[in-house]
Amino acid sequence: MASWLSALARTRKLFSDALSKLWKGGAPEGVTLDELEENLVRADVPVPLVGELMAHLHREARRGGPEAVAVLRKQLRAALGHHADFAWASATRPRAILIVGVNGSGKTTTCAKLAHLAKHSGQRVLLAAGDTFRAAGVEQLKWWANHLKCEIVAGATGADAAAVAFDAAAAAQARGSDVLLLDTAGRMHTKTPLMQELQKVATALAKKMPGAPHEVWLVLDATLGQNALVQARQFHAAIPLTGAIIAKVDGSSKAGFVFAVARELGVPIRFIGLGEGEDDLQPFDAGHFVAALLGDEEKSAAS
Ligand SMILES: Nc1nc2c(ncn2[C@@H]2O[C@H](COP(=O)(O)OP(=O)(O)OP(=O)(O)O)[C@@H](O)[C@H]2O)c(=O)[nH]1
Ligand SMILES: [Mg+2]
Repeated sequence: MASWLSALARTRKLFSDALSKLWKGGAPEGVTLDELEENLVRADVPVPLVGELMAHLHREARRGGPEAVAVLRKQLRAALGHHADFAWASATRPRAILIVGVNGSGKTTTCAKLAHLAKHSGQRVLLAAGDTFRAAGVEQLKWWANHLKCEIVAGATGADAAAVAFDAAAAAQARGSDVLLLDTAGRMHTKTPLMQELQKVATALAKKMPGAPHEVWLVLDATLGQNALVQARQFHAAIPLTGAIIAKVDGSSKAGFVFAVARELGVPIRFIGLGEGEDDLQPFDAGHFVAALLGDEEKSAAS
């Protein structure tokens, strides 16, 4: 299982190189904040937030305030806001969770990791391979289902994605599943017909299962940094999201974009992908995230 500290190493390098040169308390002699400012921008922390952080750090430096890291920790933590843990147990059964995102963002792998988490929370999970574009996508999820010993239903390649969703909802009801995790094909956020297809998938689920989809989670690729935010807005406009999942944080030096997601998208960040294994998806924890960015050994090691 990857730790937050190791997964965030690449982004942290940008933070800590500059941070190590800042004041540690007492008189802020020889303080250089410019390098930190530049590195925060390179780590894809949104520019308005960098501006706020810098104004704060300059103020604290002038008045000989607390250690720079302490100032930053408090500000970064506040900038992320609150992200309540997702409760798997629910009176609604089955609960349909739709996983959406652009091509290659990490949807199928994330579905598998979510199935693993849900199973460990005592849920009976049904995976549904709704990527009807690519046979390989279905095979990939089948491999995971076999590996995780999880039930799966799959649509035929070329089938109508909405029909597959309807059948998956029926199967979840018939089998008494607690959670239905529906993987979808990757789609470009700029392609209107593909985005409309998502709405049809949602409608088909609701036809069989009133109130479904109960959750719509967007998987974002952290290696894209803030470019992913444009996608997020478009997906949110096409189908109301109830959460975001940040995948591939371990391969990214731009994890600062998570602050933009937290501030601008208006939905909770539910989970974070810290590696490729089934154990490498964890509930998003703002405290752990900031601790790992700043290299706080104890807090991030506790995860
Ligand atoms: N390092 C790392 N790799 C990840 C993570 N999540 C997914 N991946 C990898 O990213 C690649 C793409 O993942 P998929 O799950 O196939 O992505 P997808 O969104 O389903 O792709 P399409 O169905 O083609 O749109 C795979 O090689 C995954 O192993 C993560 O958190 N960390
Ligand atoms: Mg896929």
